[in-house]
Amino acid sequence: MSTFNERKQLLTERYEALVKRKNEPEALGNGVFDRYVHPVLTAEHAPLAWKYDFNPETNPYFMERLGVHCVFNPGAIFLNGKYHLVARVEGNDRKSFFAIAESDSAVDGFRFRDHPILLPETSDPDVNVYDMRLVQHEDGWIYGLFCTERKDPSAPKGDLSSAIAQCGIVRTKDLKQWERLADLKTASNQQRNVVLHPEFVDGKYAFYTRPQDGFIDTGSGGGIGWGLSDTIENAVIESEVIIDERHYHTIKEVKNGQGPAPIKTDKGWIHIAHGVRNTAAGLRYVLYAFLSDLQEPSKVTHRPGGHLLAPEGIERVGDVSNVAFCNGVIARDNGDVYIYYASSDTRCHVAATTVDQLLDYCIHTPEDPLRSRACVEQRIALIERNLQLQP
Ligand code: M1P
Repeated sequence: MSTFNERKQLLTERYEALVKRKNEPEALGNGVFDRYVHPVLTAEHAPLAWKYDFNPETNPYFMERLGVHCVFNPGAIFLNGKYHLVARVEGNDRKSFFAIAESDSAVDGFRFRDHPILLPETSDPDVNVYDMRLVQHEDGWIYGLFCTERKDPSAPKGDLSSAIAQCGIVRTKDLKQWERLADLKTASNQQRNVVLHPEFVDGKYAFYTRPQDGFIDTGSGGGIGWGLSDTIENAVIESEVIIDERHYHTIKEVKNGQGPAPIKTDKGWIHIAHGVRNTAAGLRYVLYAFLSDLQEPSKVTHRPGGHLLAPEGIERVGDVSNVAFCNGVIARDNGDVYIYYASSDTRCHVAATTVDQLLDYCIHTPEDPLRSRACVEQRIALIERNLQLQP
C-alpha cells in the first residue's frame, strides 16, 4: 500500500474511533457537578479534510497542510433536538475561527460539520475572532457575541503585539446563515467576555461587559459590567456599571468575566463566570458562580466564595496552562445542565449538573469572608454544627 493510502486509512480509523468514543462520568464527583472522563472536543476532532490534501498526486506523503492546533472555549446551544458547540478552533497559524460540532448526546459523539463558519466581516475586518456566546433571545434570533481583535493602530512602531479587543455580534435563526451586525460600542477602549442577556430589560437589549484598559491588563476595569442598548443592530451602551467587582486576594483579583448567558430559574439567574489571579507561574483561571435577581438580573443576590471548578490534572496543561474557561452551557427543560468548559486554551470538556444543584450551591455556599481568620471561623462553625450531628 502506498504511504498516502496507508496513512489516510490509519488516520481515518483513528478519527472515527475518537468521534465514536463513549464518555462516562468520573466516579463520585463533588456533589455539585460530575466531570466526564474524556474531553468532548479536541484538535483531533477536526476532520481530516480540514487538514490534509486528499490528492495523492500533490500529497504523496499524506502530509498535514493546514494544521489545527487547539479546539477550545465553545459556545453551546440545544437546537432541533441536538447539542451544538460553536468551538474556537485555532489553526497552526494562530488564527482562531468558529466551527460547529453537533451530537445527539450532551457528553459524547460530537462531530464537526463539513465546513467551519465563514464569518461575515464588517468594513473593518477582524484579525482574530474567538469565544462566541450563543444566546437564544426572546426577540426570536439566536445571537453570537464574540471577541473581535484587531491590531492597535496607535501602537508604537515595532510593537506587533498590542491589540484592540471589542465585541462582535452575529445573528442567525438556524446556525447556518449568519448576519453580521455592527460591533458593540461602549466607552471602554477594550472589551472582552461580552454576553447578551436572553431577555429584554426595560424594553432594551441588556449586555454583560468586561471593560478594561489594556489588552491583557484590566487596569481600572473593575469587573463584570452591565449596560443597556436601545437597539441590537447598532448596539451602543452609554452607561456601564460594574455588577460583580474583582477583589483583592480572591480568585478574581486580576480579572473576571461573565461566562455564557445566565440560566433562568424561579429563584433567580444562575451565572457561571471566570476569575483570574496572578501567581509565580502566571495567570490562573478558574470558574465561579453567582446568582442574580430574577426581576433585576444586574442585582447579584448570592456570591458563593471560591471557585466552582478549577483546572485539574491534565486540564492544567496546554497552550496556555492553568486555565479553566467557560462560555457555553446548556440547561434542558428537565433541569439538567451541561457546563462546557475548556482547559488551558487547548480542549473542551463537559461537567454535568442540574439547576437544583447549582441553586443549592449558589444559595448555601458561604461568601468569601476575605480574611484568613474569618475563613477559619467560617470553617469552625461548619465543624461545630457537624460534630453536634454526630451520634
Ligand atoms: O488565555 C486565557 C483566556 O484569556 C482571555 O480571557 P480574559 O479576557 O478573561 O483574559 C481570552 O483570550 C480567552 O479566550 C482565553 O481562554
